[in-house]
Amino acid sequence: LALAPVAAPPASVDGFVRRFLQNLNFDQGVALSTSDDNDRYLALAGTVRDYLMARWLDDQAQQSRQQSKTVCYLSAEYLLGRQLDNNLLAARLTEIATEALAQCGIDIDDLRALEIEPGLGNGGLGRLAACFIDSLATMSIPTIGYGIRYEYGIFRQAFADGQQVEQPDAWLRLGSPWDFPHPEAAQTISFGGRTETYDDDGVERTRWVPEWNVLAVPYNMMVPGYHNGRVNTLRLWRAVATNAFDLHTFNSGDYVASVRAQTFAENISKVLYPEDSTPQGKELRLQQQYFFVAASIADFVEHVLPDGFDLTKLPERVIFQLNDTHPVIGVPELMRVLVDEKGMEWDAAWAITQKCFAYTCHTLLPEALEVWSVDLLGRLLPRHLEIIYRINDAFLLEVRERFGDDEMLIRDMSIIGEHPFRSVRMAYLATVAGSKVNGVAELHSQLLRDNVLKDFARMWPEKFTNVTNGVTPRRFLRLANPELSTLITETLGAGWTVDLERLRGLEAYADDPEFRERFAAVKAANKRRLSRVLAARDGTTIDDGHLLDVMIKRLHEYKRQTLKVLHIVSAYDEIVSGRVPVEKVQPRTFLFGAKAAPGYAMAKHIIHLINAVGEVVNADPRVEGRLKVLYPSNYNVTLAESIIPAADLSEQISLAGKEASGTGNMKLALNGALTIGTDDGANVEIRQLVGDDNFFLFGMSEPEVEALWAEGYRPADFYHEDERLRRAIDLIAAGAFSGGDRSVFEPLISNLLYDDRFMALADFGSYLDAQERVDAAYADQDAWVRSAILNVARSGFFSSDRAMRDYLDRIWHATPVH
Ligand code: 26M
Repeated sequence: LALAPVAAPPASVDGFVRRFLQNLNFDQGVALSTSDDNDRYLALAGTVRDYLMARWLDDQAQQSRQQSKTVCYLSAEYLLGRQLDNNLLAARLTEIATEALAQCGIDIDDLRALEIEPGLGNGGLGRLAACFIDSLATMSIPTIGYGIRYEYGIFRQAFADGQQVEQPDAWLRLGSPWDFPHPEAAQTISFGGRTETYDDDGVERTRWVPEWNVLAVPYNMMVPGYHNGRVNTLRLWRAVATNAFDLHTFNSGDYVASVRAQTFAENISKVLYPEDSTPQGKELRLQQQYFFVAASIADFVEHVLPDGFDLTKLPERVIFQLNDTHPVIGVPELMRVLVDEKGMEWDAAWAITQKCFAYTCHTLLPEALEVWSVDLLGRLLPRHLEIIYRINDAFLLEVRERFGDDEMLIRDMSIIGEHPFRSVRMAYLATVAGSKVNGVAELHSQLLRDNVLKDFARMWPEKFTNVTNGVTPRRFLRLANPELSTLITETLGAGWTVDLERLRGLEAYADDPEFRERFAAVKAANKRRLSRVLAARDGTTIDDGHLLDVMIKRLHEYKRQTLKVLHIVSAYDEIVSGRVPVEKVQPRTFLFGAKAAPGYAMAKHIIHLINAVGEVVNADPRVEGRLKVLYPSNYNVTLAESIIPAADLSEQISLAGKEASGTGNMKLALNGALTIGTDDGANVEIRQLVGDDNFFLFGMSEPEVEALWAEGYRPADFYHEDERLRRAIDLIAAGAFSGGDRSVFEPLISNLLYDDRFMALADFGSYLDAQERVDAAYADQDAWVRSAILNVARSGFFSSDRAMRDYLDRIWHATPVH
């Protein structure tokens, strides 16, 4: 009986109703008549989960029979977004569920709105991981996403007097129907202590004698492929205290204190760090990293591989993809497992390890490159530090063999840095250990080879490759933009959802008046839909006829939200100073969405400024409502799904050479927004694909940025030379947006005038010129809509399915299991 195949509930309205009621009665413990919306939501989610579960169990069984290579994606973040709609869509249950609930007298939309999205990531990097696991499931690639089940995800952002305040994201509060714990598969993860050598039958070996440990309990989430019946696994680890912990370390007879001390271990998975650059070197963060990576490697070796597996064949069965440096401690961990625990020779273990890892870099900012002080790492993970030293010794020998005794070069390339303190350079460790190193857009990968990792690229040119990022068309087109999806399907057939290059077929319709009209109608409907969403949240609206100009991304100086604000202030100034008659102004709504890291003071000043400018501009009758600034708080995946389909203009205005790729740029182009952007990250590739006529390029190129730095950049020169810029800055400085108080934005203004690391002032003139081209272009609606259609038609390349094919061909060499 135990071996009987599991059967999913029948995929019919009746079957769904039965299962739903069963869940409501027996899992939630309520009758339909007395249930509230949250009971109903949980029962609905549980029902969808039941359908997926049968397939998931099947796939698990099949995968272990086939013994094929598995992609283990190691990521400290997964920014998943809501699950319900995505899972209904993937399992072809949307209509069945809608009808089934209607039969129970329930409007499914009321329940949709209740889902709290799992915000287990900061931004681009975490969302990328979520797109990748969606594509891998859709492509039937055996994959396990490994990560952390943070109890609190990215904070909820609120505004108080225009300033950001952070609130905890208790996303598990009302129950978590999408994941389920597997306590029987828990791993014990150790920390601290010391190492010792011992005699093993005449061979001297080293072992780690840790001081404390914690239990890692896996929670599985199902990752359904789109319409292919496949369900992959996202395995997120939660930290739970072990008994050994309180007995071993805290057994001083104080029972209550020892129980209380358990919460110390459970802190490890308590909260997502909200910084997405300039890592702080906090011990808890290193604990998180080691915790999830050690648990994942042990899980793969003990539970995914068959008993008695010959570990010399490990590279045939797994590739551990390192999503940035956060999981790089996995490199010495695998070495420790192979050498200390499995008794393998160092060289053999190293050869295996090098084949099992590959590293994706997501940044170019030097301050974002992660380092860990030797002091801290040695205290928390003494054996790993020894292993890192030994890896480095062997590596530096190789450098000497290759390039001679160039001590400068040795110092520059060493995995151990000496200044300002002794530290482990995680990006270097990843580069030395990985079979491949990739950047996330062509320009970024080139800059990695030329600058950040140039010595390594000289040593191992074949190690370096590019995989331009991508986004999942299921969530960001099919689900987020149902009306455009319907139009596309009616025009081209349904295959585009899994073969996005088919959107090319729309080029033929760019000049078709009827198609244009329908396309424009979809955009207008999406704007009205967004307007309703905003009205319900904040009481704000988007007026008909307005160009919707959106900048949605984390708040960062390099992304240059300030440049956007200077444009708004300048446009406002032109009206109120009477230089431009208000009736000549193209009506525009500027929409921002952005969270700032809580400790990032300048980013918080910028948030305050955006809100302050919005308050003045929106209330000034002289503007006659033609300029409007909206800044809904708590931008997240759910809100993105409403904004992106409505956008006309996509702001991608980072300083050239600073944005590794960007992925919002892709989502917006795919939904028919035109980009105003610099030659940075994936913008370069978007422009190449959509064509110069359908993209508003401005600003310095990366080599021009370098040249201006080299000659000595003085932002104040630009201030003095450009009247529009001077007027905009003076207006802010004079207190026009702070009730006359000049001190409020003083730090921001002096930063711009005397530092301006990201050269906003240097690009201002060019940016304003480009914005004038935008206004002119928008005035010709026919031509604009044509460009928007061409943006959609030519964005197929940016599917994460394509990105996965590139990873598979260039790095992973894994194949589908059907
Ligand atoms: C590091 C240490 C401690 C705490 C947090 C971190 C950390 C977390 C997230 C550091 C960086 C993090 O994310 C960086 C990120 O999101 N990078 C973006 O990655 C996208 C996907 O490749 C790119 O499109 C963006 O250009 C890049 O900025």
